[in-house]
Amino acid sequence: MKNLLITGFEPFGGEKINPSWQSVLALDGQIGEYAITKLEIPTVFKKGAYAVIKKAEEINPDVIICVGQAGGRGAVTPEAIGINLMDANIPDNEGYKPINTPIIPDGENAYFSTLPIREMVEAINKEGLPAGLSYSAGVFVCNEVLYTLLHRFKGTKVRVGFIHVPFFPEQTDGSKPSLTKEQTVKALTAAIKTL
Ligand code: PCA
Repeated sequence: MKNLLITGFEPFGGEKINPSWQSVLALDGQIGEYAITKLEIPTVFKKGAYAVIKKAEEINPDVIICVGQAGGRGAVTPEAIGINLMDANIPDNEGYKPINTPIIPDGENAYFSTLPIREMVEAINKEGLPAGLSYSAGVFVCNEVLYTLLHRFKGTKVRVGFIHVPFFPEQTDGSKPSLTKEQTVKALTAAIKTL
C-alpha cells in the first residue's frame, strides 16, 4: 500500500465553506493502491505549507496533492508550476498581505509540479467532467504552498502538486461557474487513480 497525503484549505475571503476541503473530506479512505490521509490546512502564508510538511514528516507519503478553491474557474485544474512570488490581493486568514515578496529569497524562480498532470486532465475529462491544465496557481496562499512543497521535496522521491477546483453551486448566484461536491469528488478520484 502506498500513501497519499491530500489537503484542502479552510474557507477564506468571506466564504463560509471551501470546496477544496469539503471534497477532500468526502474522498474514500483508499483509492487504488493508495491509502489516503486527509488534512485541512489554514489559508495563511507559511502556516499552511508548514502544516503539510509536518504531516508529511509524520507519515512519509509517496505523493502529496494540495487542493484549493479557484472561484471563477469552470474546470478542475491541475497546476503545472509554482512561482517564487507572493502578491496578495486580499489578506490571508491572519491579516497578512505580502506584496511583491519572494517566498524563499534565494530560491529558484519556479518549480514544475511532479504529478502526472496531463494524465490527470485526461482522466477527469473521461468522466465527462471539465478539466484543464493551469499554468498559474496565482500569487496567493495556494501558489505559496505549492512552491514551498516543491522546494522542500526537490530531489526526493515524494511527488508533489496542486489541483484547483471551482466553487460549489451554493457559493455563487449563478453568475460564476461551479461544480457540485459529487462532481468534484469524482474528478479528484479520477486524478488520484492516475498515480
Ligand atoms: N484558494 C486560495 C488559497 C486557499 C484556497 O482554497 C488560492 O488559490 O490561493
